[in-house]
Amino acid sequence: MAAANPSAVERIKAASRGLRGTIVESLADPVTGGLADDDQHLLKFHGSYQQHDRDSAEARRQAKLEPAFSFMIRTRLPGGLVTPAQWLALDALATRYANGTLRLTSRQAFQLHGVLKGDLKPAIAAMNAALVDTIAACGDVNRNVLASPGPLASPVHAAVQAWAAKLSAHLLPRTRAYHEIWLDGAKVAPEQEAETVLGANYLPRKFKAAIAVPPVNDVDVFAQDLGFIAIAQDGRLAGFNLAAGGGLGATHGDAQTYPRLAEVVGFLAPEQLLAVAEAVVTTQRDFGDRGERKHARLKYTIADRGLDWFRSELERRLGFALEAPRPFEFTTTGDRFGWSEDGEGRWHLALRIESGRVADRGDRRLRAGLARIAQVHRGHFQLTPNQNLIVADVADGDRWRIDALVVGYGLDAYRRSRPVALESLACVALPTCPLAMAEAERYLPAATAAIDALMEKHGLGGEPLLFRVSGCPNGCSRPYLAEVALVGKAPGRYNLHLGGARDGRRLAALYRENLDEPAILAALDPLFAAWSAERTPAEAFGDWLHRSRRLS
Ligand code: SRM
Ligand code: SF4
Repeated sequence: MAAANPSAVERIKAASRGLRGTIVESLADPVTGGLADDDQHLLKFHGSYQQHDRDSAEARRQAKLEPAFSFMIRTRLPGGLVTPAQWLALDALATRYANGTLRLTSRQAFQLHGVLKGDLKPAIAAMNAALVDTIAACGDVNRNVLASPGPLASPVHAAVQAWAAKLSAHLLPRTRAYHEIWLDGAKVAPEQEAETVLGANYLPRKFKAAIAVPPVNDVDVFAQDLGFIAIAQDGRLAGFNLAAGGGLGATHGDAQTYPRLAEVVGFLAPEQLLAVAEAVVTTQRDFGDRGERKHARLKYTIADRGLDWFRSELERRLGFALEAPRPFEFTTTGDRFGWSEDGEGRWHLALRIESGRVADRGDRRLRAGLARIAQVHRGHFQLTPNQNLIVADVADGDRWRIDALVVGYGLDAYRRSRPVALESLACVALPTCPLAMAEAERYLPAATAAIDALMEKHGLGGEPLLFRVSGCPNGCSRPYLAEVALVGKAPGRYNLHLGGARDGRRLAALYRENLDEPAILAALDPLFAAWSAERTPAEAFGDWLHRSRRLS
């Protein structure tokens, strides 16, 4: 449905000749380290963002220099599955072209930060040579498809992983622009590349899909535009419940924008997944708001028109009705750290990677350690939606070797960390994110230590607490689903959100605004005291806040 007054980005997409724009010319321009404005938008569809170092921005401005531009590159990696060889290839690129770190994201992907313009093409081409692409990792398209990590020896997890890969491939843009620009592929006339699913102007906004395997809701399926909840029967995949219309991004002070949970729509058989996904995507393509980008996610389309309208539109496109949803239960959104055995004699080691940052710092040499593990590991790696990593599919006889490296390189911190630190998430924020209003990743260790100390004061040390920090209200660490969340407002100041659920099925409420750390701790202090005194055995903080009506 054409918007009466399409947004500027809609015009850029329409004029882009299949997302080509003038990216090639912008890359070749020696005068600036950045790209032309329109190309910055188009670059996202190729998996990269132009950024600048915000730590040095003011000094450079005063020196009348342009910002220190560099690029972030994000991979597309359905279900976060990589081989050791791919890990090593990405690790080498982090040294050669980026800032010497790898960043595991909250959507099971890798990010490289700090890539200079002249290195973008060789870096993307080198990734592609390792069979890792960046197509549609960003932009108004379907982003990386999440899948609950789990042993591939489990038929349900294996099937879910396979469906995540098929879904990702099915919803990819058809343009060959990526191959032309980054891989010197043959030139194709844009008119010959019919975008039959996404449409000539792609989607109105970013679109996110995930597949969850109960009882673990690690993918935060209710935060997604499109969610599938695997329903198992006798240990096999029987089908999926469809959930739609979730999303978290918001703008401070703008009540027209808000986080929203996806609603469960109906049940489908496994072989119906691609058709159902396509019906959801094309409904959003045709009805999403192309005039106001802040109102362009599927969550607003469904909120405005209603779930009944959405269901009947889907069923009209599908030509069949979805069955009634099947029962399911989630118990946690977290990862289970340490070794687990999958019933087939293969072992899996979940490691904590704080904020997903794979770096060498002091005696915690995560990057060197994981590279060493990749050299000897004969299974695969799985990135988790909690920014952590599973060294997966290890033979019993190989565990000692992995264990020795884990201890030697300080990757065993999970054995000593407190639950609040282990479960926490933080988005990247400063210094690379242009939208950050406050620190997140760099603040996380101090923030979890302060909260843990407060819990200890009230005899709650060692209790689980789902804590997340985002540097702005876009919510990249999914803070609105946490029991305690900080959402950046200004340097050193955060909005405090409280009361999410440990199964990811309830939104946190805005409790206090614009607090600095002492004020955050002062707000939590009486609540922790009362939680400690009043809770029923094992009652989670978020559940207690709701039962005791403390959220006002
Ligand atoms: Fe995000 C924008 C980082 C997951 C909601 N996100 C950004 C940008 C690209 C800033 C920008 O637009 O210039 C950030 C780059 C920072 C940097 O320096 O690397 C950024 N988002 C991230 C990552 C890396 C956070 C992390 O620490 O792991 C995650 C990358 C995921 C991936 O691999 O694809 C990431 N972002 C999320 C999530 C969580 C999720 O998807 O499960 C959300 C909330 C869910 C949602 O989309 O509703 C999220 N990011 C946003 C938004 C708000 C969207 C909205 O509907 O309003 C923006 C801003 C925007 O799109 O305008 C944004
Ligand atoms: Fe940047 Fe905001 Fe996302 Fe954090 S939540 S990475 S500050 S856009």
